[in-house]
Amino acid sequence: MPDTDEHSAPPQALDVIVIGAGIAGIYAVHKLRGLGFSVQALEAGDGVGGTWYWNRYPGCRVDIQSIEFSYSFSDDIQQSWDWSETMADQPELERYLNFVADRLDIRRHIQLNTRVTALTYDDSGACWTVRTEAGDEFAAQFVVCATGCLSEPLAPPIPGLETFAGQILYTSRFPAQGFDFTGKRVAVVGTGSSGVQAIPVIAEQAADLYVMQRSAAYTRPSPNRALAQPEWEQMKAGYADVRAQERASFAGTIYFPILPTPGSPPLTKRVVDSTPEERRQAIDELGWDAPWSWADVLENLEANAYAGEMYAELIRRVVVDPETAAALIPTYPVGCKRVIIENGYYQSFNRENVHLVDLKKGAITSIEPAGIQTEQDFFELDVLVFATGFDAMTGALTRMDITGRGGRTLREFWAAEGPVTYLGLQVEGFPNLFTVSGPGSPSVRSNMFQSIEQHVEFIAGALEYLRDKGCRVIEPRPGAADEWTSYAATLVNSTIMEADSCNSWFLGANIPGKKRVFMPYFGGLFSYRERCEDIVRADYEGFELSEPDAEGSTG
Ligand code: N01
Repeated sequence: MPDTDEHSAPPQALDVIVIGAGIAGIYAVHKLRGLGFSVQALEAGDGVGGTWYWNRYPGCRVDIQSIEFSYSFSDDIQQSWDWSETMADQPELERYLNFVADRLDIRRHIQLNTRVTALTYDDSGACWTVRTEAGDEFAAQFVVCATGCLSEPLAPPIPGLETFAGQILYTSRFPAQGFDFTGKRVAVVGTGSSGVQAIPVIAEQAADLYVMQRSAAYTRPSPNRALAQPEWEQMKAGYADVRAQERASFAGTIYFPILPTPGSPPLTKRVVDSTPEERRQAIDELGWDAPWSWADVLENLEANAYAGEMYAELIRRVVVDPETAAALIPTYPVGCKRVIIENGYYQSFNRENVHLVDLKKGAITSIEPAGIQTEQDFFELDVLVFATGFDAMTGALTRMDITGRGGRTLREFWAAEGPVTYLGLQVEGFPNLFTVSGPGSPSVRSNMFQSIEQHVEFIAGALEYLRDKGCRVIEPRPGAADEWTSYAATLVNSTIMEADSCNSWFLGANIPGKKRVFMPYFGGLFSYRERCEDIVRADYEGFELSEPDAEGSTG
């Protein structure tokens, strides 16, 4: 397999097409090129960075430590980059990913402004044809979908949206040059992570900010702070230890804000055994850590409800207006949705220019040229900001017309069966197609960098193995994906993650009609990695390696 220069090679010569040039795409190109595969990435945006390219909304910031939210595969990169804050913001992360792309010298393998719309598998040649929005075609033996877990934005189907006379903005497609909200009447629709991060920043500029909340969110204050150079130099010197601890950790991260700090004793006290006085004392002493200071909060709904009560009390202590405070108290289990790390969110509601609109009391009925109409009121607006989330985990894949063996499309298959995958890496009937962080893998329930590196390394190893064996086709054996998906489901069944009252995007429940399946693997990155390593040691157990068959079937 030649290491081809994409400018001179015919498209048929490509070994691998990588779709996307975010965290996964950048590493996949580097890793596969290093193994001698000809590789071309196709990226919809006009720059690299993926999630950290598109989500340029004000306040956007990572919710784990910068030292961990970064590539670990290259000590050169680790030692050459300086983080300025303990939890980097979007501009810094976008700069970092650009820095990595340059350092690895991979830009010549990335074609920007190229949105892939269709993939079709040719059985006889074991080859994928990749089509783009502009009508171009590429051919490659393998396709790696590095398309992201939260990259297919949801535009709310609100009647009249197109009639709005003011400015419409989406957090997931925010203008690169930013937006000046000064003096404007603004509505933010949506109070998930994106909305909660953007609201305090917009609140400081807008004349009036209407926060349109359908479901209140569990949050906790960010421990972010500036990193002075001497401290950072010291941290950098400890990278090897940090990475070793990450690899030994449950989810590839050691400093996650809702988890106990490393080295602290394991939680033993059970909230179901606590008295009201003990819980009050926990709030007084631990503040926003209080709901997370018990061993059993995520174990069952009874324990969970106590944590919810602590949250309610914490919110009431910050938000001055009792009616606003009451509306900000969530009504679903703590932790079944992503807990949001915020910067001054609740304090925003003490400002005179910030108004909470509780959509539970009156839903949005239409958008008019001058603003938003709810069942109760009309809000005159200059700017509408939608922070309404994503078709998570599967949306970026099913938006493309992916046609596998026998003309079956991925979209139809998953709509009928749910997102059945083998390890979140491959789908039966779609040979030589890989998904990085696909449903059924730890992905969004882990440190994304760690999970992505593990997946890219697995895929690269599989392609090498295939090449060494003289095979051209890899796909899950019949039944392997069903078995894996069923096993993954047993890990989360009957936990609070699947509570009826939870409409999380983990379950696809934010999308009417989407099959309700908990999509990420719940068993943690550590056990997942071990399973993958066992599979490799057993000659890619569960995968079928073969030659293409003129009849159109393999092996
Ligand atoms: O999206 P979301 P997000 N009318 O789906 C509401 C990651 N992330 O972009 O819950 C009115 O969480 C919807 O209401 P409801 C992180 O993993 C990380 O904020 O469906 N409201 C909800 O309030 C996160 O979990 C960071 O009732 C409507 C909101 O919109 C994930 O991305 C930062 C509506 C959507 O919340 C997604 O977060 C940002 C409608 N028609 C994102 N439709 C970090 O901190 C939807 N909503 C690292």
